[in-house]
Amino acid sequence: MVLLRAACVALLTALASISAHAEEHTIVVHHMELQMIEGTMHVGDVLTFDNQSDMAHNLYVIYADGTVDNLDTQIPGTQKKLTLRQAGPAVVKCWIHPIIKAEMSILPEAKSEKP
Ligand SMILES: [Cu+2]
Repeated sequence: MVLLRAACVALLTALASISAHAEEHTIVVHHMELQMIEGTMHVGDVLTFDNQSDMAHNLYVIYADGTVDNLDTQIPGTQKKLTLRQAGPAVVKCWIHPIIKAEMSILPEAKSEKP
């Protein structure tokens, strides 16, 4: 488990150096709710959903144009990643638990920071 975590960190570090401006946001999934989605989201940012509840979830994101990115079944204690691919309002929901719902607003891809 520790080795796996170390590998993940190494992978994330590698990814971060490739896409310099993409940010990563971690969202904890509790028993029947998502942690509040905070901060500014941009296209290209990576959301990590951390399932700390005691049940499986199947989260998905609905973008402004109605298209869906499905994260598939996520068992307790696991993480799933999603790269945001469309600007505009979006909703995160769970196929298994319709009560789970979180809205967010995604901005266009972040350009180079001004010095
Ligand atoms: Cu669920």
